[in-house]
Amino acid sequence: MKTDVVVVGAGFAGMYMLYRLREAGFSARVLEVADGVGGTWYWNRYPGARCDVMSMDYSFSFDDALQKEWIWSEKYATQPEILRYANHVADRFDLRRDIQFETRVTSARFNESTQRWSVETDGGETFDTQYYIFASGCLSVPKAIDIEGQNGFAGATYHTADWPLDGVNFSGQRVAVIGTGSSGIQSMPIIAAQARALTVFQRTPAFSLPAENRPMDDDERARLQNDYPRRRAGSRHSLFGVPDYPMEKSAFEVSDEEREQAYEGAWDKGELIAIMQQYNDLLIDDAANETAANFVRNKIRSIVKDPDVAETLCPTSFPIGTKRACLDTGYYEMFNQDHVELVDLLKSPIEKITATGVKTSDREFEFDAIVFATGFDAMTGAIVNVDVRGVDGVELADKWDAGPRAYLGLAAHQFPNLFMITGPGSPSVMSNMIVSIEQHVEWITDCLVQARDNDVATIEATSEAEQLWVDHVNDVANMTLFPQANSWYMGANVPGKPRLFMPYIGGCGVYRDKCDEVAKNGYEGFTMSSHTVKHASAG
Ligand code: N01
Repeated sequence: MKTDVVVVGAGFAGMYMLYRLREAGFSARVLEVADGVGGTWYWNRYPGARCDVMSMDYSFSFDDALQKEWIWSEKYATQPEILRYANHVADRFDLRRDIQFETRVTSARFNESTQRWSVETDGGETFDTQYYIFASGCLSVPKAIDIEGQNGFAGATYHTADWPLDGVNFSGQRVAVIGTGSSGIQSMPIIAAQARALTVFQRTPAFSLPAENRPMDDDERARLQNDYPRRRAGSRHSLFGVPDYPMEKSAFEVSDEEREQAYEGAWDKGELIAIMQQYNDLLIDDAANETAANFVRNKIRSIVKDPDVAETLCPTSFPIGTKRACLDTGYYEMFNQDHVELVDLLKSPIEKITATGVKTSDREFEFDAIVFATGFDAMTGAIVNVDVRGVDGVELADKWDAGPRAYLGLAAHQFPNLFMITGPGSPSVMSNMIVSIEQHVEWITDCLVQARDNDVATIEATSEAEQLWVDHVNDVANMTLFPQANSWYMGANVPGKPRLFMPYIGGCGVYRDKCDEVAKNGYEGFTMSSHTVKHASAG
């Protein structure tokens, strides 16, 4: 099949990309593994799954009627509600007719003589396309489970990122959850409410903040909707893609009492960024960071009644905010229930999974079900899983062997006409994803329109621009505390993955300005070729 554009993935990025491409007059085909839209919100159906950016912000802004007609029922919508929203968007804009479900892209090859991509699927189809766009998400490929014996367990096993469509009822069961990131922390209080016994296997404790979730009443919704023009603009030019808190002072410019009060107020807000945006040095200065970390540790100690359990839940091995913080509903309180047990894997690591349960270095546990909440091969997994070959047959996976390399996190040298929505080197996971998705989709669409209007056959990042951007991404990360943590931002959660900070932490606003400047300067850092001659861009 011949088309202008192939888009991989029908989550929020793929759907909006399709909408924009159509508006601009391109033909496009979206290829999606699932049998429905929604991407991460299609797969992550574990109990308790909900967004941790306010739904009024974690939603599309490109269509005013859409943002006014959709009624979010809670501050943080649940996964089923977000999936309903994704389906509503697909229906409202009649997107499904260009989405091919239950189709996995297996390979993509750039043909230098035709200057087009050849894209193959697991169903044996081939698409001949001018442009190839990854909209396959940053957290969509579960990390391989690296625990011995996992296939030998006789009971039921589940992964939070691949949850049964019909849900699971844990009533009366002895359940293990392995992993204490956002997925584990959101799901466990709900599992504990059903299960006869819940055992939590924790390797690294996380910093978790209360979500303070609540129903969205009509007044609040109306107030936020009326404020959308200011709020959306603020988010686009913010640090993390949500309206910023003013950060004028260092944590040490105020008295201990004033700082404690500020953290207390921020804790009560129930937002991911509220504490970390109280002071301007919390992510760059160890001592400043420690004031916030200590505040949260004291909160954990005040909630969890057993002092030993509380200490085990207190993170001490990384600065707060440098591994992604979690928002929870009743997570720490859950440990005050008699049927919930915490196992500290740093003291007694898991040796293997047995037919009946889990064996640690000092105990054997029996379970009816084991839940893996062990995370993702983040940011690069979904891209390198496809066999992508560019100019001279170079493989993207080889090129990224020592870590991802992309100009603006959007495009890679030797891969003409290939774009990545929220790729590594862009704010992506450091931001409200919807804000970053909209920005990338709009930038890519403008670029393709410019190329068409100027009879450009290929557009490709230069090696120099790519190198400068990769250096800049690293330089900015190295000015912060982020590299200290063994996080998935650093690729540190996947054995053998290169250790480097993958997203761009310079902020959504700064990044947007840079992308706009690149476009304004004639797509500076890209080369464009006409159908016959290759020439440098104006910039
Ligand atoms: O995954 P994670 P996640 N033995 O990587 C542990 C987004 N998200 O699915 O830290 C024992 O954070 C691992 O331990 P350690 C959000 O961006 C958003 O929870 O490697 N333990 C860790 O505790 C989030 O950050 C929402 O020592 C093992 C856990 O498993 C991202 O997705 C909801 C292990 C993995 O935590 C990923 O979250 C959910 C092993 N062999 C997710 N291997 C929202 O609220 C791993 N672990 C929107």
